[in-house]
Amino acid sequence: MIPMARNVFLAALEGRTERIPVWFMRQAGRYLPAYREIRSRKNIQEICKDPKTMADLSYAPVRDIGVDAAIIFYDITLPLQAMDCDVEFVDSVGPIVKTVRKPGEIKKYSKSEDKYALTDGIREFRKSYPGVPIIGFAGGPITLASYVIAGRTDRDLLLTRKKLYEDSAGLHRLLETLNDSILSISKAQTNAGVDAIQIFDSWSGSLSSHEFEDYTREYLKPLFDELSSFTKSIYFASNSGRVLENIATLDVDFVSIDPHTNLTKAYDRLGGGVGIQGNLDSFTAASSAKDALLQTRKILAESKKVDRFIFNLGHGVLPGTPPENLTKVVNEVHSFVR
Ligand code: 1CP
Repeated sequence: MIPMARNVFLAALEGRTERIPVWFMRQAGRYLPAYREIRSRKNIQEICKDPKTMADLSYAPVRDIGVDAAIIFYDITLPLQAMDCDVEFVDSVGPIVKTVRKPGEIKKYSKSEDKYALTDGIREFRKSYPGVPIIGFAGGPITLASYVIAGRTDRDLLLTRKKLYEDSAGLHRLLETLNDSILSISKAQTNAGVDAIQIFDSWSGSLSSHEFEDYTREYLKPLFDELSSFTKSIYFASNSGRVLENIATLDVDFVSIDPHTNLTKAYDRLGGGVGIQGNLDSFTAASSAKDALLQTRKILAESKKVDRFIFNLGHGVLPGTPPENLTKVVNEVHSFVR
């Protein structure tokens, strides 16, 4: 079945279609032959300065896997460069912030100082693939703060939480600057033509419930209030099941659910009414097409109780995932009618 046209995808986000839209977090990553081919010639920074390559790579999983929406090829850490942090990518490690600034030294994001082609990449995508939906994104405030503080991925936020107890006022100043920046980045992407914005708060699920209130919800609340005035929004946190009650108070269109949490129970804990995204286990998708399909059918059955639903993984596609496993999952979702 062919992917959804842009207007059908937008209608699906409002729950006005019988078909369920499907895309995968990190769908343009290392598991995809088209990505590996381009990466053999260019590094991530080079790709993200070249609008045509960004557009074509964003489109590759729509063409090769059959997903309904592209996500702009970019990285959550790249805007930190325009905030006075030097970001480098190291193979099999990830992004490294070379100059770790003190919280007060971070500048608010400025588009004119951004050397990457985020908005031009989106405009190029719109021009080359006009009928195809595209999702924009930014990191969440505590997740971006963790890269500034730790200088690299701090998956369990151990270094970031240490900072929280050593210098709470400094962390709040940093979060404020980052939140303003996330809003600017999201507005710029919306003006360039994205259909929705996902906030990747990848590591915020490692906070305790009280920490989440003070250092995450406090910032997400005004952020999503603003976002909802100009775009559709999706909130992703790995391990979101731990903090659903905190998330329930946000004005967000969709909440992404982790694979450890039952969809309908998550919907109830969120107070109902909100859209749900999720939640096939990435490891299952990487390991067994047969089991991925069995789990996909269970998730689709659970989603019947939810008004608005986007099928996705619980977190990103793992590097070793056979692309055909994902194609089978997409076909299963597409053959399901609500
Ligand atoms: O994969 C895609 O669809 C391409 C676009 C994309 C996205 C959506 C990239 C390019 N990065 C991201 C988001 C991103 N980056 C997140 C949020 C999603 C998540 O939680 O996985 C995070 C935390 C990052 C930071 C990051 N970038 C890491 C560390 C976290 C991790 O996954 O271990 C790493 C390793 C990267 C490198 C990166 N970013 C993108 C690519 C294609 C790559 C390199 C992969 C490779 O070729 O080695």
